[in-house]
Amino acid sequence: MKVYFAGSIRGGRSDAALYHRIIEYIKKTAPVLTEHVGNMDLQEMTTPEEIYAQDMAWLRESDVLIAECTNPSLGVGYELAAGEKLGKPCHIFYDRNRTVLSAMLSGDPYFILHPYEKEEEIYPQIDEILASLR
Ligand code: 6IA
Repeated sequence: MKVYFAGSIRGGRSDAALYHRIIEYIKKTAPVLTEHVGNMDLQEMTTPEEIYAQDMAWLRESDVLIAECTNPSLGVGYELAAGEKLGKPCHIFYDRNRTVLSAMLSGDPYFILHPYEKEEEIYPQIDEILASLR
């Protein structure tokens, strides 16, 4: 079972450490194809065309998309729409005290929403998601 984790990059890196912790947690159970999202010193190494092609290939290969959407990101929104089109289960986590989720996400019944108030609430929900795919 492979996980595609999505989190803001050009949308802003203020939650990068949180992405890193979530990715490390998921990795105890399942491989994460997009580990770079939690990498604290991201560097541009390829072209946008290569990034897009690689990310879409990973999304097709994945069994589930887990997105942290507190920090809005065009790329994450795109990935979620693509995940829906590919029929992948799409889980959206967001801190309900720090953001009001885009209506294009909260209004789409396909997406499984996980609003949280404390980071600790995220991990048991991830356990359930991963257990449901096994
Ligand atoms: O619009 P954003 O940049 O916030 O979109 C973030 C999302 O798009 C993430 O979930 C990633 O999967 C994907 N993404 C965006 N940029 C990259 C990237 N390099 N490499 C891999 N995936 C990406 C950008 C390099 C950086 C130094 C700007």
